[in-house]
Amino acid sequence: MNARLQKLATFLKEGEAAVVLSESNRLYYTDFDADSGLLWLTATSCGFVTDFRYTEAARRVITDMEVTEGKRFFSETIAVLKAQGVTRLYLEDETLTVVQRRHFLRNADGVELVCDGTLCREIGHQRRVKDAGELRRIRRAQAVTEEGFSYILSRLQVGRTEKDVALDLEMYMRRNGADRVAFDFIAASGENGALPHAVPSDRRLQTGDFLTLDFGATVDGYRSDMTRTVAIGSVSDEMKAVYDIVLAAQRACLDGLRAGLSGAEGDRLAREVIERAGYGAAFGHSTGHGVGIDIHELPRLSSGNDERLMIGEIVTVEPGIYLEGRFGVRIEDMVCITADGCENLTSAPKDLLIL
Ligand SMILES: [Mn+2]
Repeated sequence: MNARLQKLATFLKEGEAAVVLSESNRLYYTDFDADSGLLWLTATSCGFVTDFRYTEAARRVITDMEVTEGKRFFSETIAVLKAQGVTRLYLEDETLTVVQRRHFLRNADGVELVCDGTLCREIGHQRRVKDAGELRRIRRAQAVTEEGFSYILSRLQVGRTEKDVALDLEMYMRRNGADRVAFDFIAASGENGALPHAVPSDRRLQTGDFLTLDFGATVDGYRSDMTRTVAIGSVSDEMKAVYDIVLAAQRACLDGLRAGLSGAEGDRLAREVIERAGYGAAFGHSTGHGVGIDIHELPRLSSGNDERLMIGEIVTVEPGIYLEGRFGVRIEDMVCITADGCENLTSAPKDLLIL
């Protein structure tokens, strides 16, 4: 059993077991990236089950536990666990589908199934703080992302569509070290910039537009996340003023973030600046989120979150102002929480660029 699994297994008592099915969680505990498989564990034992398509690939990567080839994962796993005296089985309530739960129930054979959130809470808590290897992968993903930003900056000509810009950026990043994109890129120009999660459209860049690019890479299973807003040709005084407010809010949060603050306090750092400037209602999303194997994971920099930030967590800082029908600005960096502050993993410039 590897160190990560050993740590997870400490919450299991005698007669208890857990099954990890979700892709992200399986990757975290096995380093094996596949869309099918089942990891089971008790306090003292564990095993990985996959099907014929993945058995050989899994055995190459997973060398610290037995990999078995299965056909009916649920019934076969229950049988293995029952043979070890298991009577209670924890499942992932956040990702288990209704169909999977039905299969488990049908094959439970006297084993009590527990979907009360315990397992996801334990795993989520463990995944928050990144170790050196994870941080290295995130840094590599961010390096590819920043190369992509430099590349695309010189190619943002008037007349290009948002779709074309997003595709060009994606192709460049995948040719230069990204295993895949971290999420569907956002390229939102002009009035589309007021939609925080705009989908790239056929709209063409025009002089006087803001263009918001939100993008990231996946490298060795870990992601990066970054947003920059640039101006095409020229900006109005109001656009410049809004840009400066968002940048001031982002810098205030970067300056104040540190271990021990709650997620809500982290959110306040940025939100306060935007509210004081009179744009509070135009900043409707939370200030940031954890990044790792998933693009959105714990912790959250959001109002109402009283969980404390811990050293080694990766979070984004991404305040924005969105003015319906007109334009929007968002600036996003990714940071690692330290004892007395945070280390910014993003080094791309963010003073207003007018291209
Ligand atoms: Mn983000």
